[in-house]
Amino acid sequence: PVVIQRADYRPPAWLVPDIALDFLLDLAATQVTATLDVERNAAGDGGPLRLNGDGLVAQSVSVDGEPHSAWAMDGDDLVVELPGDAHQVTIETTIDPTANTQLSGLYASGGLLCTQCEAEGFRRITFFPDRPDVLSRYTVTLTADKAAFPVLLSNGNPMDSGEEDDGTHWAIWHDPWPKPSYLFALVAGDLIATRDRFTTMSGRDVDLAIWVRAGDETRTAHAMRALIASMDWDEKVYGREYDLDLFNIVAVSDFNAGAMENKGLNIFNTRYILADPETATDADYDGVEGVVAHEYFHNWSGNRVTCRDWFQLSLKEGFTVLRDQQFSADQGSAPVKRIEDVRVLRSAQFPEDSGPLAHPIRPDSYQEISNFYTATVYNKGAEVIRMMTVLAGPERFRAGTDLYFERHDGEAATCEDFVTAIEDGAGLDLKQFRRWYEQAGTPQVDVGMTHDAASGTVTLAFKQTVPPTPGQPVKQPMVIPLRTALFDRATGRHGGEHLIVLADAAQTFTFDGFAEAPVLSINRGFSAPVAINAPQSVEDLVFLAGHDDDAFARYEAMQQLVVQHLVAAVEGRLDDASREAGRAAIGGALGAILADTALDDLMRGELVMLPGEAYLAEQINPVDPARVHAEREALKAWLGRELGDAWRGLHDRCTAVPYGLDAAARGARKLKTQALVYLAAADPVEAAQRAKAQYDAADNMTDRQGALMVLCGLDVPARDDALAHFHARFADNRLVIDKWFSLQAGSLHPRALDHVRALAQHADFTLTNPNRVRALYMAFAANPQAFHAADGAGYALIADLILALDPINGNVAARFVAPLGRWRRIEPVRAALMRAQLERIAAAPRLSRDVREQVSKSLD
Ligand code: HT7
Ligand code: ZN
Repeated sequence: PVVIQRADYRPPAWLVPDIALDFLLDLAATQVTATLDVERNAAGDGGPLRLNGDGLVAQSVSVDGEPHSAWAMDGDDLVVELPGDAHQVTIETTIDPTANTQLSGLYASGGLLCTQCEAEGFRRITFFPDRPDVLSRYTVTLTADKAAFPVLLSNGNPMDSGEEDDGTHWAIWHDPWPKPSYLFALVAGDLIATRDRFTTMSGRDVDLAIWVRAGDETRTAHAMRALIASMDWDEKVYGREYDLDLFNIVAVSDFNAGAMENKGLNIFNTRYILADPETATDADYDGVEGVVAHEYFHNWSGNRVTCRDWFQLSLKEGFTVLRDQQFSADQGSAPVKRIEDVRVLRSAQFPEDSGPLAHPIRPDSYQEISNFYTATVYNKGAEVIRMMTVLAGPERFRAGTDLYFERHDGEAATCEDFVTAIEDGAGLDLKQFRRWYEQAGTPQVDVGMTHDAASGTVTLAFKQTVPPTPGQPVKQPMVIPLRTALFDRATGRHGGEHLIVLADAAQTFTFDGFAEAPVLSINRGFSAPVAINAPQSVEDLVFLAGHDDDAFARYEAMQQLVVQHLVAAVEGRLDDASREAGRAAIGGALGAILADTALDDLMRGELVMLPGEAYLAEQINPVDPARVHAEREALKAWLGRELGDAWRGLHDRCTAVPYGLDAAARGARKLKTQALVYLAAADPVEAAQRAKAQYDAADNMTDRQGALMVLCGLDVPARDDALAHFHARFADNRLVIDKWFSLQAGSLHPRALDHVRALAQHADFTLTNPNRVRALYMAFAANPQAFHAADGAGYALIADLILALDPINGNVAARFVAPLGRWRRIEPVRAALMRAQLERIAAAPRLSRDVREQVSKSLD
């Protein structure tokens, strides 16, 4: 395989300051004429003009208006020999958007034409130096049949438009901001807009439009609110103003990812735009808000300052995830948002960091860049920059980002540029901190505490290790900022937080004034993305779960209490007495949380959540996933019985709260279904009645989906009735039917695997729509009981999917390899079955580069 190395970066030989693109749009045969003004790059190697292509045929090549023959194909690339330093190169190609099932480049989605160019889709449209360090001003002319494509959109500002006698019309768009090809976009189709307006901090009016299919316009209000709030927030918090007269968003049903930040023309998966109470859950509302903000924030962190090469992806993605997390925290409950973000990190990124696909946030090599849009680059990347905010404090961090934007505006920058700007602007020394960009793996921090009663001193002794990862057997110590508090056992209070910054493999820190050993609260707010092994007894954890004044630490204590108990149970280290004692401690802490009137329900909803099976499995190596599942379910059932009246009372109380988007109503909805979950584990018959009542009474999707989720896991007649009703009621809403697939694939039902097999044959299932594929198979792969079926049938099902999907959409197919790739950390019988499926995939005669890379790394 061809392996691209970060160290091999060379500046481009030619630059393209301006490009004119002419599209004669047609679903089956779109003609593209690209006219490139090219200039030799003084910093380049003096070589020929290399124009990347992917499956393209050049129908004509001309230079400075004359047919040109000094060009040759080098694989998929077109290489033009050019004398001198500046020319105009014109190339004609024809592409078939309908045949484009990969959804990269120009493709058709339900009669609509749209593009996805990141990372390397532009080369599927026309020949071009398709690399992010070639920035061009784009002028785009779109011509199409007016009846079929009444709306014609591209980046930037509309310049002119007109109609012809033959039923076609045309529009010219110009984007004054130089941009890399991955930010190019066009959309053509029958769409209608919801419009609004935003006045920027310098008083400029910006027209805002969200384009959707007719019928969906009633569900765009939340996205528009989120957009306006994002524009306002970025001005206030980062001093960033929007820079065009128009901001367009288009929602499409067929999309490989969540959304795309194309300059002035964001294209979204409908899933992250459309929301109303009847069809979208509270989590969906949050998803819309977060993704709208994320894409908007890219206008500065990604577009105005872009990436020099794809190894720098975390420069824009890590920073933009941090920005969207900060925004969402400011819109609602900051502690709850932090807990949610850490949960995502632990369930998605920690397993990636401990598996065969582990890579630093700035990778050193890749075969297919699409495989590096990962939780590591995005979420760990955000955590790394968040640590800079912890080290610098908000004001100094802002000085650092101001300097970064000022220094690199209009440039294609590197992660190193970002770190240097933060160093200079915030006045930090980040020399050793840079290891976070170089080393993969989740650092493990072991803490010991000694107390000297005579002197009243407490000593914390730290040891850090970074585990070996592929290609990185030996690691150096990291800079790890740990917000820490020491609680006095007598008063239940602490005397102020300390920021402990680890930098060595082993270090001690001493604190005075403790007559007795304090209770340790560490990594408060999850100030560093590490795993901590601290001396916290069950009593300490119960204390922190009930009293810590840092909301995250309180959640963490509750999680730790359960993790310690379940890991011991799975590893067979609990006798009957210790099992009872462990359960009693958890039950006591949970009961106190349910009774704590000072807590709001949104936070209570976090505190009562059991750690997920993926996170639990991370603590045990090798792990038997069936035992994790069984022990977690048994604890849930015990808690359901032990606190039965509290759960019933909670369900009744929350049921009485009317629908609203305020925090109290959202909290009530969250807890209502959690109460059902515990009751279902303890008393399925009673829970089924309550779930059915909740389903029947639901006036919103959060309650309806919650009730259906619980029913789906139970073997009761109400299950099938509710599923049938749900399908019939929402048959014409694709996003809701996705939920119908997911709920069944992710359910606790003992025959979930059979259900998935049957659902794959359902008339509504298709491999060509990524949302539908993910709805069924990602939910299944994340359902440990079904995926890890003892006979390996779950693994075979995912391997079958990968093989069937790969020729249609290799990018999406490759996403399903990771669940099989975790075989090394699974008990030997299942590990062999998983590996066998990876070998079966590897033996296929033709695989996409995407799947080939993930499978070969998973087998290594
Ligand atoms: N920057 C966008 C990345 C993206 C993408 C990557 C690979 C394949 C398809 C894709 N669609 C969008 C999304 C973002 O992070 O904002
Ligand atoms: Zn992004």
